[in-house]
Amino acid sequence: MKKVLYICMALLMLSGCKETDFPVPTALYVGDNTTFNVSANGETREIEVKTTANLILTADEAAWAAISYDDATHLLTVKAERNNSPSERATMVTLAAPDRALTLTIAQSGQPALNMQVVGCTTNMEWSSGAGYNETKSYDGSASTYTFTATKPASGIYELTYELKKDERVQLAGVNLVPQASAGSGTFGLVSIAVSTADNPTNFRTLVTDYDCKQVGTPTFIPFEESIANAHSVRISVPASSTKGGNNFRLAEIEFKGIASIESTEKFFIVLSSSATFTQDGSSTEVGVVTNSASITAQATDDWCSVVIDGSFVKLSAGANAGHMRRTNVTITGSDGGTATLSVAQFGSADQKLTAGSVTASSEEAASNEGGKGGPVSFTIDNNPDTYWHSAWASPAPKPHWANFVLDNAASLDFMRYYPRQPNGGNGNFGEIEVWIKTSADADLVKAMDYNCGMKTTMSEIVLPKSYTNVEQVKVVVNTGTGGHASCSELEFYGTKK
Ligand SMILES: [Ca+2]
Repeated sequence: MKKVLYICMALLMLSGCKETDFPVPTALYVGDNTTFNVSANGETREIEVKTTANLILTADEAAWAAISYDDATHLLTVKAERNNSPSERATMVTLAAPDRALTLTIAQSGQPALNMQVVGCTTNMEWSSGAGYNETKSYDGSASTYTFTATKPASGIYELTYELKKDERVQLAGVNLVPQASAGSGTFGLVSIAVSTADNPTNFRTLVTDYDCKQVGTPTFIPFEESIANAHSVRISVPASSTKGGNNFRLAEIEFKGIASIESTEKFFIVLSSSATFTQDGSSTEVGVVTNSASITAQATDDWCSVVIDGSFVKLSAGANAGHMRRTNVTITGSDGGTATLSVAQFGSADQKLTAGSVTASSEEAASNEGGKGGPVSFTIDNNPDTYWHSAWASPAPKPHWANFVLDNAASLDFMRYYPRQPNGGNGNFGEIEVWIKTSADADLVKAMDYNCGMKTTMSEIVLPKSYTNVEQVKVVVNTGTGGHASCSELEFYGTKK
């Protein structure tokens, strides 16, 4: 910088100019940041301008923001309406003095997006390979499964019509289309979207025409210009000629995004998560709050969890934890009523793996199964990721399957890790489970929690709702599992040892 200054001064001297020949610039300053954020729920924000001149205001014509400037008070006032979309938006403001101008950005975050559920889907496609690639694969919650058809419909247009679960609290605001990441043949290009409402479910109104998703392997969110109350069904139309290769259709997942309804006079207060978990090294997370309250506040019970409100989001963060798992609660309160409590936990570097000395199960396969790798429930505690428990194939005990572990040295139990069979999971991956615990103070097992492992192929970290002391037994009841079975490579228990 200094070098530049010297060169400038040298140039001034060479040209014979004196510094006083240049006009003294008007002071015009709002701070180091020229972007100002307003809440998704709308607010009036005043920005103080430090200036020595009368200013001329020019603002982009954004219907959602009324912007004015008062020369007497030097206050720029932004009155922002509620943003009824999950998408962010921004508008520009210019403040001009006679000799210079300052451009500011007024940015408004979108409403936290609510997921709307699909109850069914009809289509004009004939799927290849039977049910493995049918329409249900586009709304099973997994981006690793996908629809695929190898034939073109007679009309030349692939159509999928999804019926949404009725939810008067939510207005449909857009559609997120998730392609298969590899963007193989059939990845969609041009997408049109039509919506019907509950008062006339068969009458579809087109909201989006030929939105170009560009046949890429990354998701495309298509926002609607207006959000739709009482949405009944959504029809997606894709010309075959616009898909990759032109002869197939492939879709990994479709997500219907909504925002809290504003038609109702009732107050909404919806928190998008009921829990948060931090790593032992510290981390942060955001929890969206959908509300038609004017504002929200939030407070943690303990200082180690810091809480900041940013528009319609609660930002939680924690530093490193050298102890064992710690827990706190965060209470979120709407200015117009409503409260919600989040359970927050953080793993600690002092968390210890406990020892399960023995385990019994509702049924088990013989140890000779799958080359000695699959079978007995003792394989869940042998510290060998290659061996696994599998419920009995032939004449199994009545469902649900269960496994009951005896812990040897648990002064406290805070969380568990469930590892599905390796390498890629398979039959028996845990879905919905119940965890039952017996401490030395209990006569028998007591239900601690429900948890959904999602039948996924990767590890599930199951954080208990509280720290249990002197734990003697833990019983896992497997209510759903892939293929109706139960299997487990390892179940690990963490807390503090006696
Ligand atoms: Ca094992």
